[in-house]
Amino acid sequence: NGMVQTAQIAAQSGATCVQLRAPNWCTDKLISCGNKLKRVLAPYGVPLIVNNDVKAAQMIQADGLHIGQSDMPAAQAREQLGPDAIIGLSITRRDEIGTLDPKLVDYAGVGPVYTTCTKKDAAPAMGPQELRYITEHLSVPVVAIGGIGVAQAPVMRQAGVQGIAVVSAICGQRDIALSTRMLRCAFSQVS
Ligand code: TZP
Repeated sequence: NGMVQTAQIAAQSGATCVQLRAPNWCTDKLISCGNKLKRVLAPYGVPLIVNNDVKAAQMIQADGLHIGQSDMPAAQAREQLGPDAIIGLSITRRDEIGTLDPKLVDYAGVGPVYTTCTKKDAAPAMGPQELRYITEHLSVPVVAIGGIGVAQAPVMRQAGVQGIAVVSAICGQRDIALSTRMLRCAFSQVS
């Protein structure tokens, strides 16, 4: 499966948001892939968020931008993208809670919750209890990330997060549709 086809099948199968994240790609490559992603996601009403590259986000007319702690400041991203853009900020530990201004940022990506091989320079895994603490102290919706699969999804729901973000649990699977449906089901399950 290519990236665009994977995203399309995921959107069709219950994914509610797609982020284009390719830290080593140049802006032109992000734009050409992003345009294809936008086209396949549109029929499902699934928003496309671009990681870190505000120029690519603008050119693609993406729905939003995700920034990390050492990326462009949220104020600058908001200024360039306007009031309707979805802007997300990564939070990797509790002392970063104060860096999120809810007047500028729409959601927090909190993690890695568990150890992950997908992001080589990831911060240490925080575990579900720390995730809960951080979630309770943020005033924006939280998306948990890092090492999350079907087995972890119910724990994430119980930690109080609004969503889960995954790479391996969808992109690394043989059956993209089934994996997406199982994740959604596992996250929605109340226990
Ligand atoms: N940021 C924190 S962990 C991570 C990112 C981008 C990678 C998550 O990938 P996986 O495969 O779902 O652990």
